[in-house]
Amino acid sequence: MDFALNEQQLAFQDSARDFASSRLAPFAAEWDLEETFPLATIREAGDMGFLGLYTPESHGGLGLSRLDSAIVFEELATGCTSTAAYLTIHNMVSWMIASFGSATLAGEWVPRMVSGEVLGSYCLTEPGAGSDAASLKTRAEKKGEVYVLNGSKMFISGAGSTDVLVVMARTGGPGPKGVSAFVVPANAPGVQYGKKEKKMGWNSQPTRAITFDNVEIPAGNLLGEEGMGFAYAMKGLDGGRINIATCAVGTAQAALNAAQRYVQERQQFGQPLADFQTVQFRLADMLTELVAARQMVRLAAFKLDSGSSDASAYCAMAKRFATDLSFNVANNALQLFGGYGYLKDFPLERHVRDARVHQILEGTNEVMRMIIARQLLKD
Ligand code: FAD
Ligand code: 2MC
Repeated sequence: MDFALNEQQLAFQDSARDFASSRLAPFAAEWDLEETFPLATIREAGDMGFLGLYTPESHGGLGLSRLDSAIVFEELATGCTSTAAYLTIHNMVSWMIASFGSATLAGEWVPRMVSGEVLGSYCLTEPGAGSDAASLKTRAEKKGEVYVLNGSKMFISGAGSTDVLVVMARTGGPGPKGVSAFVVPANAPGVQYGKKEKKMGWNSQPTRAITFDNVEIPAGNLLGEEGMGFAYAMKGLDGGRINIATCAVGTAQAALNAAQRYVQERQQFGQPLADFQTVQFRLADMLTELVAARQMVRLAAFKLDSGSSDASAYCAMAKRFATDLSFNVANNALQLFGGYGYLKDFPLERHVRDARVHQILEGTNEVMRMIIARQLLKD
């Protein structure tokens, strides 16, 4: 067992760190304030390979392992949590189309997704089906050579600015076995977008509801087989949860870095804050828990890479642990900045707002506990 990163991993980490510090961090506050989806920068990320990190090489991706991808995503998140998180969703969508779509369907979309020419959204959640995703109601009726989609999705990241949607819809009876997954061009007639949601964080990416009103798509846009869509959606989310956990770790690292510098500069009671032992202990706990979270994320990624039967539970553990930790670290870092932490002149309040949603999306942390407990009680 070797805990050191190899040369290739260090090289990926360096290039992601450079991109984060030069192309993301300087603009993150402005994108947050102006609610800008930075399309030009996202396309630059494509030039770096960051839009198809674990997409197979046969489809133009880098074909990296989940572990290597996690190293990259973590660095990107230190620059801009929200933009890095969108990149992870795009990667998940591109991987799903490459993995479960026919050669023709994958050939049509995936290389363009990897280059950044087209961007993707993942559409599972509905107004009435959030945690209980298998109760979704959007229907896809097969009529000859087409499927006709009707229904609505809620909280779709990137929606309105993306080009391709992976949509989970019901082709059969109730429950998970009745769900199929489809590739839907985002501008297909009958696809309608709701208003851009006003959010607490994740402001550099739009979030919208989508309605499907008699949307016709070719039968060949079905991913894999009918009735397998829920399993494909969950497989996508296993990796997605590692990705969100890495964004959480990256955000925590950025917050800790800022706090570490600040407490050495800021003087009160005639000495730097860093000289107070309570401050030191707080920093020590932040770092200890951050390292634990990072190692758990990498272990989960390793389990997914090696096809371990308990990989899903480890992905859930990593997501639950890293996102809770990240929120606490960001909040503690804000506290160390005192009143300045509450001002938008400093990045701490943004880190807290961005970190918060990771405890909710890609499965709430209560759902993560459900997945972990099911595995535990099955063993
Ligand atoms: P609910 O399921 O209604 O849950 C409400 C509360 O009840 C939660 O605390 C939950 O944990 C708890 N709860 C529910 N069931 C149980 C239970 N059995 N035991 C204990 N507690 C329970 N979805 C997509 O498909 N694609 C996206 O791109 C996407 N992006 C998002 C972006 C943002 C900014 C947000 C906020 C959400 C996004 N989502 C997306 C949706 C997200 O995945 C859901 O919000 C999440 O899964 C929870 O669903 P819900 O909001 O309906 O909450
Ligand atoms: N990999 C492969 N198959 C899986 C799987 C996984 N990780 N998880 C479940 N399945 C299969 C499972 O094996 C079963 O099939 P079978 O009966 O053949 O064995 C089928 O799917 C149904 O699974 P469950 O019986 O576990 O389904 P249930 O409805 O009880 O619960 C639950 C599933 C709660 C885990 C799931 O609904 C869930 O993850 N809910 C949270 C929803 C969510 O994460 N939404 C995120 C939206 S995306 C987002 O937020 C973004 C920001 C992009």
